[in-house]
Amino acid sequence: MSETASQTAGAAEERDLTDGFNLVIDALKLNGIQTIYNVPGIPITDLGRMMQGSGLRVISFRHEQNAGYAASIAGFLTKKPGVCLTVSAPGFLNGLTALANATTNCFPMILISGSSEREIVDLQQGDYEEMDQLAIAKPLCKAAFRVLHAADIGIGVARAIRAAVSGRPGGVYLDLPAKLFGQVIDAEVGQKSLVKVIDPAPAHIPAPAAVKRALDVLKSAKKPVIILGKGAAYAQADDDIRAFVEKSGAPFLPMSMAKGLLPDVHPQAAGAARSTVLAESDVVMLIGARLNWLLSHGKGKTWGKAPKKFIQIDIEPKEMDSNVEIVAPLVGDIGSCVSALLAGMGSDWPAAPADWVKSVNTKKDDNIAKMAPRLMNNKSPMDYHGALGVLRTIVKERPDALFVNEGANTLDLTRGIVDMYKPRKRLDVGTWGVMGIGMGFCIAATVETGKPVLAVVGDSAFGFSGMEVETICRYNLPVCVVVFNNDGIYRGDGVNLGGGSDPSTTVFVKGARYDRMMEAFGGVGVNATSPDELRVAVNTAMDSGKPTLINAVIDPAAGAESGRIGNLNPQSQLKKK
Ligand code: ADP
Ligand code: TPW
Ligand code: MG
Repeated sequence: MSETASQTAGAAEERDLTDGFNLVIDALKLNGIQTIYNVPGIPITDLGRMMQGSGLRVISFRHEQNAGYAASIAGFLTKKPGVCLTVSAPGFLNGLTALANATTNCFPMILISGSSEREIVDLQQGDYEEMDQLAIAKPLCKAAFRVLHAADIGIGVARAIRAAVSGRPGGVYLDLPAKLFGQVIDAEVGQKSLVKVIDPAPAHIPAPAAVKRALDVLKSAKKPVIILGKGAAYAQADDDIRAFVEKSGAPFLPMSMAKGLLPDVHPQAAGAARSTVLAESDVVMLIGARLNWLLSHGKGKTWGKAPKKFIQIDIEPKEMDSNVEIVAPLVGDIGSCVSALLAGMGSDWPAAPADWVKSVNTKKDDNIAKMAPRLMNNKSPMDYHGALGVLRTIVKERPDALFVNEGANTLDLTRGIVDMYKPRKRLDVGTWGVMGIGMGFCIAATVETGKPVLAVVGDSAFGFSGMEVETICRYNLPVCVVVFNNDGIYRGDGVNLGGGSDPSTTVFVKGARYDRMMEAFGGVGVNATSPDELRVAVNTAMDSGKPTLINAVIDPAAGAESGRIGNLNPQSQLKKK
């Protein structure tokens, strides 16, 4: 055979065969997956390379937990599962925290991990990175699958996608043993084995009787309030939700990641009168928000003495009555539920009771006026209010930027002070209050939306994912990270109770310069010691789009223990010696 002839024969052979690597890629692409968040290594190094070669965008991280958080928030932003790819045992475990967090937060995500040889793992014979990953993942996610045969890859990927996004979204684990990737099968058989998932998150239409019941309760209210949760933000039914809230005339409270679904400056926004509204309301309508600890379980002091009636919209039937009686459960997807409610309201829906609306507005205006002078102080070192006064204006001027927030005081005060103007812009620590989402969220936020990102993170919070500033520089992402540096966790002035020379358990190196971490990788670092310096630095960063880290020097004594949730801290009742 001539050289040309043998090349042609080789190519023909290649055309006829495919393998596990290619089938995984084809299955993901067929289902519209475009981005993979990964950390390479055995047995998925080549998979990552080949994914990139095939046109998928592959973002390689420094630690799987951050890649996992990135994938999970990609899922929240896009309603498609975010995909994280890791190596076996330790890489898998690093990704697992993010998978569990995604499930807790109802974010659709798929963790794909390579795994070692089943025969050796199951006999516990000590394989390279031996671990029964499927068994470990199961209790921590919505569904877990393993694929052993190349011909089953299409089904495995399809099941993972559907499980992640249908019903209540969540995390799915997909176990791909090393041997699978090299399995060769006939290309045509392989192509036919792929499954394009039709209607992965089917609409759940609410029952007409349930819609009527909900509207009857809402109509009976003298003091209604609507609570919007991140499920409502996720649903991407923004116009209908806004129309419904406006037609109801009720004050609304956004949960943290629902801020901006309607602008925080909307006339019905009642965030600044939150305690009054929760305590005094008589009918509470929850839209994609659970009555968990973040809402004091729907009972106790926060909710006041007046009897309450709860209406709840959720796609998960089991959520109803989880903490208190729900008098009007509305089970369905938020888009379908809200449009059914709007239709049922007709054209003569009564305005919300004027005395209630007025009393909420008076309280709100009082609280906003009280806060205003604190936000204008120009102290150096800064306190939280001085720094946040500046950032609040910047976010107002740049409403399209994504906003990432984590920390304790840095979280609670920022959430209260920085208004959001558009849906799904605010991304934060979510249901668990987990530290470490910061840089992963920043990276996915810009990768998925093409928009710039502003992050406000505590110095402790930042430390959990800080190494990913290298990733931000490597991919040259328009991310501006503001580290609120108060020398520690909650405060920087803790003392060693034993009197020894070790620092207190809650403090860090004094005067640390986090800005230099960004400089180490070619990004821009700025040390800002006053609100004026902070304003200039953030605006410069947002204008330039260059990776920037601003070390914002905050008074070590400005914070409170655990931010706003110090009450959850158990304390020794024994007399101090
Ligand atoms: P928050 O922390 O903002 O209060 P939660 O995470 O507690 O919000 O609640 C979100 C709720 O939204 C979950 O109970 C989830 O089942 C629900 N949910 C998510 N997506 C949808 C959707 N498309 N339609 C209806 N409910 C949804
Ligand atoms: C994964 C516990 C809650 S808040 C916080 C920790 C360690 C850091 C607070 O300090 P920071 O903010 O970020 O400097 P500030 O402004 O108050 O000083 N591990 C995980 N998650 C949580 N929630 C913790 C520990 C915690
Ligand atoms: Mg701190």
